[in-house]
Amino acid sequence: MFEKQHRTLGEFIIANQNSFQYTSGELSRLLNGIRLAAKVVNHEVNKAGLVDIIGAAGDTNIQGENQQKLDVLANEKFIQTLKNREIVCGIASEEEDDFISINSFDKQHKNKYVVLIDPLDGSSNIDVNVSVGTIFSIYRRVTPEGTPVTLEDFLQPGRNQIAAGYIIYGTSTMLVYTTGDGVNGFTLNPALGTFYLSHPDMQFPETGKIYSVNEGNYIHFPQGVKDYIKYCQMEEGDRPYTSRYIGSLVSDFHRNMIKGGIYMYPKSSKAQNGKLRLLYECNPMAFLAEQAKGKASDGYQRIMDIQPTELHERVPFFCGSKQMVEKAEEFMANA
Ligand code: P6P
Repeated sequence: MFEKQHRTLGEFIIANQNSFQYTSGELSRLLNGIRLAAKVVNHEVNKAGLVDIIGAAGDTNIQGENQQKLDVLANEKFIQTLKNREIVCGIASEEEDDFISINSFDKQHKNKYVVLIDPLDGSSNIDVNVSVGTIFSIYRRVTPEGTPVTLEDFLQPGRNQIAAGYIIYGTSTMLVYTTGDGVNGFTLNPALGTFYLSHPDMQFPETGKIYSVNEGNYIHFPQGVKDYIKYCQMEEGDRPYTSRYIGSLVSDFHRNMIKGGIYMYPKSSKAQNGKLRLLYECNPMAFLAEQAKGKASDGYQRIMDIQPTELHERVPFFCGSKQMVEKAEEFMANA
């Protein structure tokens, strides 16, 4: 147990690359690239209060959201790191209007992977010192090697993901990821700049007592969601549940995966498809949830079966302990 607890991320990637069905050497280099970018962004996030990078960058992203300077920095760092690794043929970022075709080094477009990132999710929390996160998702390209990537390479259903994960910049910085063989969490030792395996084989408890939703939108929710929230609040059996909502998907997801719980971002009369982005937030978190024996749906269908139609499309999101998601789906179906 001692050896397993102190295995570094690099050692873990090497030890497990044979279990990976694709060209694991390239995936290892890709994950190492993400690890490097995570350390750089972590360094900036941790000193955000000291350096003039908290204020809004002044621009707005395609979502119409104010881009915080740290958003812009994180976006640039991940894109630059991935480009330099010569493994990726394309990148799509929640902060970029369109995808980026990488052929600066890969002149023959031989690289096999596309990466989709939300470089700093929950960034509105930065200036109030609340945890934020990076979310990433990796697919093999589907268009022929030797040609530039196309939109089709990015509009793949989530079930095609070959790896996904997040970095949570919290009380400690953790990298949590899956390559389809379970979920493992690594904690950064800032003194050494090394991630160590601290949470092997992470799994959602079958059920839980925490529900995470922005109840300020209650009156705008569909009736089924209102009914489920009232169910969570009733004095009956193991309820009332506890309401915990950080406003940072990665933080709420991470806590729920450890303690048990459900995270919901439903559609509402204000947002017909909810707020979360299918490609950059829902698919990677759904892959992690299912690999951790949890569940992720839009209230009706499996998130990872949804066929995307555009880069920045939004979907309603229900994710966490299997029994809690299924109970919420039951209320949605019966409303
Ligand atoms: P609201 C952050 O912007 C985010 O995408 C998620 O990380 C978070 O859970 C949600 O939006 C918060 O949205 O509308 O409740 O403030």
